[in-house]
Amino acid sequence: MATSEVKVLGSWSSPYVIRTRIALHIKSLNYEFIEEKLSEGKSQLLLKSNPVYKKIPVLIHGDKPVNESLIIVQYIDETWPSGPSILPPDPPSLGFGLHISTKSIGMTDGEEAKKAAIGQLEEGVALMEEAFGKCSRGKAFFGGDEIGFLDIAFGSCLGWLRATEKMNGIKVMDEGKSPALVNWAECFCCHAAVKDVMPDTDKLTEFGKMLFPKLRAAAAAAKTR
Ligand SMILES: N[C@@H](CCC(=O)N[C@@H](CS)C(=O)NCC(=O)O)C(=O)O
Repeated sequence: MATSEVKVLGSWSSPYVIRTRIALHIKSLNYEFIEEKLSEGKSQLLLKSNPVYKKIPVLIHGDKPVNESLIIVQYIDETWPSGPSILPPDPPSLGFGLHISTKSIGMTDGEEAKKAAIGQLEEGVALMEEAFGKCSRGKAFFGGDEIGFLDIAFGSCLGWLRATEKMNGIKVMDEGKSPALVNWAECFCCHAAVKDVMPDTDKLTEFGKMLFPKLRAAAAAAKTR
């Protein structure tokens, strides 16, 4: 397949984009990665490919754009069935909640609100620890011996989870409370399909320190409009 047949519009820091890239790597597909600099405005290609939501990631397969990260993962799995299979028969959706929680920590300003957001994240991690025991049945991943849909959905958030811990001086995923997840996270981040796309925690932390004040200011300005 020619490289240009598959393109990904994305950014290095987006967990949703990371999902797309991991799925492509699992299937050993070549693709062109087009970095969108969202802070500088959206490209014509993005506006054309995702005209309703105007969000990344977009997978462009030939002329066909596909939006929404988990739908993209499903599309990749179905379109290239010969590689390792990603989707279980009934995909669960636990990854969403965790990502929302890490973002809400960055978006809150006051001490109390931040504490509540951190509490929600801790609850999410505890649920994931429990879910991991049930899904993995003693294997390395939620999907068993290999990375599956839930590993991708949840694992794509690990960079932001670690950066959130660092930015706030907290530890929500630790050996004491979530030993299985700590081990899983290590296996996941070292996996060949993941290691090149999982952002460096320090780089992401610096990026977050610059990004969240801007996002908070934009949200506050939108409220007064
Ligand atoms: N539900 C979407 C969320 C995608 C998303 O929120 N992408 C962000 C980057 S992390 C984005 O494009 N933001 C630009 C905007 O909202 O205008 C998915 O899973 O693909």
